[in-house]
Amino acid sequence: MKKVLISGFLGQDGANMAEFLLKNTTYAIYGMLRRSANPNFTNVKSIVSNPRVKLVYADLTDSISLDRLIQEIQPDYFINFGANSFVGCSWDMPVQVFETNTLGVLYGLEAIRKNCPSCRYYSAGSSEEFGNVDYSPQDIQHPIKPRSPYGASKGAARMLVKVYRESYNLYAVHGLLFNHEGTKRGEEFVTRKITKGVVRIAKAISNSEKFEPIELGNLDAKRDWSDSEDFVEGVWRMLNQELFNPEINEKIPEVRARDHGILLPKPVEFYLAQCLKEYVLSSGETHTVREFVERAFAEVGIEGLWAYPVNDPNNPTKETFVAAYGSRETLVKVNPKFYRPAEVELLVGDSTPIRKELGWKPKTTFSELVKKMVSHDLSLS
Ligand code: F7E
Repeated sequence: MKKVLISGFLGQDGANMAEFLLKNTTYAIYGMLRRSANPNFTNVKSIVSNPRVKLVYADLTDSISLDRLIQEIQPDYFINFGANSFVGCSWDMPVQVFETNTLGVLYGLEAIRKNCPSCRYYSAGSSEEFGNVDYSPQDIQHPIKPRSPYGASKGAARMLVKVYRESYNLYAVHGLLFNHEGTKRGEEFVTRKITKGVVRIAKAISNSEKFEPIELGNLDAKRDWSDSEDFVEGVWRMLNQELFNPEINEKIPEVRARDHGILLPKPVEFYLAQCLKEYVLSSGETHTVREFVERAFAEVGIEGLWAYPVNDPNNPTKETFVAAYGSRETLVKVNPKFYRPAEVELLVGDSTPIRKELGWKPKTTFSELVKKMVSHDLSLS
């Protein structure tokens, strides 16, 4: 049975990938966990007792632990979803962000190179690498211009993956993923913060109770939001390119023919690594945080208006979202605490290559995503 090691197993993408693989393959899943006093198993509660799932301990920042794990398991795939993925806190702990997001990738690549060179490696890249964008939509050629320690850590990881792929012919790819959300999203990210807040406010209004508004930062930031459940399928396709793209199989003999002077035949993976491509995953649409707020409130039947309070000494100029009817209560207000030292204002991705070459496309639209997240949060309350 093939073995897939997933780091970041308890996070949104790790849990969704494990669910996808349980449904669509017969492979064994090794969910990598860091030691923590209070691990949160919410995202994996429906799969953790599946006999094909095994929990293993290591830490991306501990190269010895990764080395040992890869040596012991001899995985066919190592999908590295482990990261400090919250852009907002990357200014507060930049070293930890680089240790996890960049050195963690280096340690993983080294462990594979030394102990299991046929293991396929996925590195979770990000549209945050594009940062202060030169053009739209952003494609794989867009330069790396990060605006945060997080974006820089992912850009550096991308370079390491390239160097290891080219130097050692590892099947190692770094996908450029635009924002992806869903019912397993952490509450510090803006989408889940909004859907949780909307449900809290809707409940309070229906019980005629007082409530605090949702406090947000930059309402004008534009993001290309998709469903993480769609993206894990795209990641899997990037990790199995020869199964989805016949052109790769045609290229392999060409590459092999260039390998003259080398006496021993090499496994197909060696040549495959030289034919791989990296891809952008995105919806191709962009929406503001403001639009996300409007759609989420619309899902619970609350219509709002954007307004500027005149007589609020604590919030003299900042915009608010107020209920359009009845009490006109404030639903959302801006708190500068949530502004970032440098913002990525606009992101929209061009995922045409993976759609054409690997046959991937996202299934969930922006409004379906908002609906799904709000309905899920309603079901929890
Ligand atoms: O912010 C603005 C904020 O934290 C989105 C990660 O998965 O996607 C994600 O990074 C936007 C930003 O995600 C609040 O300033 C306004 O412009 O949900 P977010 P992100 O920073 O785009 C990329 C692709 C990744 O790779 C990352 O790992 O929303 N915003 N008000 C706010 N953001 C937050 N978190 N909280 C607010 O109150």
